[in-house]
Amino acid sequence: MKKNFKKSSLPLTKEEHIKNNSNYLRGTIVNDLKNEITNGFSGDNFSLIRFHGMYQQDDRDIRVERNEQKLEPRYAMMLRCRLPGGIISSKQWLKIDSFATNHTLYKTIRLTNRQTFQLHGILKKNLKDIHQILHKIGLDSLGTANDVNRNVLCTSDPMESIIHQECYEWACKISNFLLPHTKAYAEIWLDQKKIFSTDHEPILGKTYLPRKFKTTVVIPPHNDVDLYANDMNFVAIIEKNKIVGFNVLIGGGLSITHGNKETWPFLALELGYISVEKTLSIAESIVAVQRDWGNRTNRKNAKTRYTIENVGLNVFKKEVEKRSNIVFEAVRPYSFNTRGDKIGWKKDINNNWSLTIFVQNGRICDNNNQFLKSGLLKIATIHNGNFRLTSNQNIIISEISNENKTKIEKIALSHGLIKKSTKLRENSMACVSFPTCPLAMAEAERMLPLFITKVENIMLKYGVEKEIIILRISGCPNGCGRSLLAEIGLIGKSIGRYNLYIGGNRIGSRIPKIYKENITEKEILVHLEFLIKNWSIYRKENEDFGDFVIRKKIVKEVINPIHDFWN
Ligand code: SRM
Ligand code: SF4
Repeated sequence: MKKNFKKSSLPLTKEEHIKNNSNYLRGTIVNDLKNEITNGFSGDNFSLIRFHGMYQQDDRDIRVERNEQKLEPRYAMMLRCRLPGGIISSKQWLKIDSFATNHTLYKTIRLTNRQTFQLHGILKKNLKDIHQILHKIGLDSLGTANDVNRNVLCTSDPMESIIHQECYEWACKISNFLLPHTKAYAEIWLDQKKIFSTDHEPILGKTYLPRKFKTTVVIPPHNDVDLYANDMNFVAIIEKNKIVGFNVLIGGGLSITHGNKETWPFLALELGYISVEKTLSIAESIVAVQRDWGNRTNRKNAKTRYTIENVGLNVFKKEVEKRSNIVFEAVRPYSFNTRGDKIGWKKDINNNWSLTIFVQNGRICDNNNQFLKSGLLKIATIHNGNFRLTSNQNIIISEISNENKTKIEKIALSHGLIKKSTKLRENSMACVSFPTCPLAMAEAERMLPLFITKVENIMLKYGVEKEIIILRISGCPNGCGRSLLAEIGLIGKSIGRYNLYIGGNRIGSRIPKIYKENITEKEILVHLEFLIKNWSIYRKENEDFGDFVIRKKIVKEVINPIHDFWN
């Protein structure tokens, strides 16, 4: 049934007032920077710094201890860089590595599953420095958090083909086009002169978007960006080795609230096809409709998927067409058949080499058996090309000349960057969770490596150790580890306890269903052993784990998540 947009009469959320009163995201951040009594930001600024790409956090491992000592929590900021399509040069990497080593509490770089990196543990007094360093090397952290269009993803490795390069260029164009226009970032962090009078947000509006907004540009058949989890997606249609247009899909998103049936994960839906020159107009109109129609009275129902549920896909589409003056054509044929990254060496279009390195959970650090951080640092000092971050928390060293290949391979081998791993491990993912994430309910990143070893042992026992199962862990139902697009997904409930979801598919176009609730790691492993054993015996030839548990009706298939996810 067609439902028209109706403005809610409920009161606006606190966040809406913060944005409205922020003077285009300035708030009183400058004053807080001068306050040396606390390491944190106060009042509205706590939220406003997110628009500038930073989150205030505290180390949760020592929260209780500091509280007992009557000390302020160990406040420090996490900064998320803007890196559309994930490209960072070796020169830029050297500067980032140096800052991480010398000026952060954790001394690591964390690759995220949205093709960028985060630096955790930056003290307030060092924030301006990192912004100025970023600026000097041509980077920034604007619009990587809060209610704006986030880091734009694209199918990794632009050097794989001319089409990949075009796809990367579109990711950059869309990212720049949808950036906030406010000069607050430049004034506060780069000490540029105040120019309030020019403030104007032609696309995002004075109160920005109702909620975060996520975009991808993807080349089928490889769904490495997990497009179905995103608000706005451009699926490239290729003719004669050129992108001629895009199928546009909208409304994906994965977060839920435990037990709240008014929240549900959702896969992006098709709007239609547009030719390539219409891309920015369509992007602008989709963002504008979500800006005007998105729910600003309840942040849990504010993302595009809820707007679509509220008015219906067709009404949303018609409004986009009206505002852009563009009519969608019928969707052109496309399909996806793979996900993840291909680890190892590959030749590129210019006969150079690229090396994709598997980074467990995206954490760039040195430990006893792998020296990722120092290895990448060494490579960056001799490598003239780029690093490319993937949507699966991995890194590609790209454009390696034939002359440099042996040198880089030697460093990679001696630092443990090239290692044999199972397909299960290479395709696994966990969100950050403890100790930095304030929303974490259970371990994720720190739990995953050993947990994978235990599942590997089960797979070995039943002779399926060479197979892929997409297994992901998120420390809470926000689902940052994209567990709700996994064949086996864990979602934290409380310390040591998880909900176990099964039945997603290999290509990321099916949401898994809850199998067991609130269970411990030990219990999860017992259930997984039962399931994997059965899969190894009763599966059809080449049948994936996720498809098997659906065919055998071990869980019900989630077809329409709004109805099927909870029931
Ligand atoms: Fe996320 C909030 C980490 C991808 C859904 N996410 C957070 C915060 C910032 C916690 C907070 O609000 O204080 C986490 C910081 C932890 C830390 O210490 O670093 C956090 N999210 C991450 C990252 C680093 C996970 C990772 O291990 O790679 C990813 C950063 C991406 C980036 O570079 O921009 C990350 N987050 C995702 C994804 C996956 C994706 O985008 O493909 C999702 C699910 C998809 C979706 O949006 O539906 C996701 N994060 C959330 C949510 C739920 C949003 C919602 O719709 O309700 C929150 C909480 C919120 O926004 O209120 C959240
Ligand atoms: Fe934090 Fe939850 Fe996201 Fe994990 S899923 S990073 S615990 S918000």
